[in-house]
Amino acid sequence: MFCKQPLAFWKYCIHLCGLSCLYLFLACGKQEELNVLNWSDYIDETVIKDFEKEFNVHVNYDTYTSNEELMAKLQAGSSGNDVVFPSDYTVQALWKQALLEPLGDSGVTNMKNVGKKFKRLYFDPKNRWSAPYMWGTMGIAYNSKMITEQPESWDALFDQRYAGRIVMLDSQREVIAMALKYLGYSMNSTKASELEEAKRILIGQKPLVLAYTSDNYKSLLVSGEAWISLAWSGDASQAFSENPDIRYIIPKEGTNLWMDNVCIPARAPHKELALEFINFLLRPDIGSRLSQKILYASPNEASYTQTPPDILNNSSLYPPQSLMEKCEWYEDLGTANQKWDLIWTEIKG
Ligand code: SPD
Repeated sequence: MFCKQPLAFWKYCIHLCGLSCLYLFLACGKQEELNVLNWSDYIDETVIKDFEKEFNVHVNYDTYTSNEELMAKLQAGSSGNDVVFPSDYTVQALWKQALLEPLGDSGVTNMKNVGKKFKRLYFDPKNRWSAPYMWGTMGIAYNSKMITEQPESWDALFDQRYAGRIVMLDSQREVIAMALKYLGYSMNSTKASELEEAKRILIGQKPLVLAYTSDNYKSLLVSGEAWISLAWSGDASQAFSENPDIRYIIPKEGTNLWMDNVCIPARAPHKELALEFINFLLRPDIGSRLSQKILYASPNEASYTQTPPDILNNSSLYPPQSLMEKCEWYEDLGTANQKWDLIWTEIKG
């Protein structure tokens, strides 16, 4: 057809050329994207906006509510995520399963802003895979108007007087570990008899429980619908900022001390930009803004001069040494995770 109509042929070529130029223009002009997957209520949104502006990129931001949920997403493969925030034991499990990218020796230059005592921890002894983000404890948040006597033990979460007003985190690791600690065992137990006991008391507690939730418990406490909850330290402070009757305690039996970290999943599509983002989060000014907004304890010691003293002196966020000594870190349970999975299925079933 073109041989017979040379004009049509040239018109066709010009059309094709135009389309390719348009495509190239759009492709080059398109902003780079960064896919961030974080815990819910765990960022200052203006920090994301400032990063987008400074680097002329677009951040796709999504959330999760437990380490198990994050783990399952990354194990399923090709999540497309560039930055995730696993806790200590989950960092350990992820790198053992080759699900993380190394940060590289010169990758995270702002690691210098992190306090020495928060670096090189047991779950990543060379900080090869993770940079510290926020740390805290697990404890009991309660409404002091409804519960006038301050709870001292995990016992309070099993108290019949609070039936229908008790909230538990929706996380097998946190709930089963709490029951183990209450019974006087390690929060990392893999012993069948100890796990069986923990299961038994948690099934017994179930009729008293208003909800198992890790993101909604703050509003349940603030509204007064829930009186008492298994809680993370910073979430309890967020609830207190909305309702001054909320209190947070660490039970006498002890609890879990944890560190959430910033990591890059294996095969992340935008690794270079992910490193820029991690460095951005670790800047002193950003570290301080984050901690003021989400009210968690920051490992970014260089940020402390910019953080109001009432946050740094808040003993719910930065507990005294005497309480820290009662705390236990979680370990990756490896194959014993299956035993914990089964117990959780029975409790939730
Ligand atoms: N709303 C943000 C909660 C983040 C808590 N991470 C703590 C994990 C402890 N294992």
